[in-house]
Amino acid sequence: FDLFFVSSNDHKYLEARKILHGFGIALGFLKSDLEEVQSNTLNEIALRKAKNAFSKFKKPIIIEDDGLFIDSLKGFPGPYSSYVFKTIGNDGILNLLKNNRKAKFVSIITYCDESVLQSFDGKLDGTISRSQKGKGWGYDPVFIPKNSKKTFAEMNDKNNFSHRYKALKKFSNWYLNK
Ligand code: ITT
Ligand code: NA
Repeated sequence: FDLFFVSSNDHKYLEARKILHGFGIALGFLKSDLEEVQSNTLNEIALRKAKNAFSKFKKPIIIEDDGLFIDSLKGFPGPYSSYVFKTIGNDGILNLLKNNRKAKFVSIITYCDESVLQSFDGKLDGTISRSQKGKGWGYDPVFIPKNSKKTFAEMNDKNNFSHRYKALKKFSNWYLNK
């Protein structure tokens, strides 16, 4: 492979591989725990994850940092999405919400090699469901993208328009012309 995805999360890799395959880019996997750098912004976390990943593997890599931002919780869990999922999980999130259920998913993809460090973002608006629906990973059973009645977990075409798709589309336009 000319390009590797560095992550501890198989689901993220499998989706990214599928999406990039659609753009003609083959993506290898270097499964690795990139000590979760805590920071208030996804961008900062992504840059640090990318630098850590490159210094560890010395190969052209991309990493991804995601966040679920819930309006009525002032953007929580945002940069803490991974930790919050592992602790209170989807039931914990559902218990915190009342009528305003607006939320958005954000993905930052950061590329790093010996000379370049470059980030790309993708955002998708939606709402949080009243209960968990469908079988999926992470927040998929509670996230309903805009203009849909189904959660990500109930869909089979999530990868055609997700936050991850949008960030990877920007990345691939840049990468293929680099
Ligand atoms: P890394 O090793 O790549 O950091 P991670 O799982 O910790 O893996 P993030 O820090 O980007 O990844 O955490 C974002 C969390 O948000 C992730 O653990 C999921 O629980 C959730 N998430 C991100 N994208 C998602 C998606 O498309 N569907 C459902 N949940 C998602
Ligand atoms: Na993480």
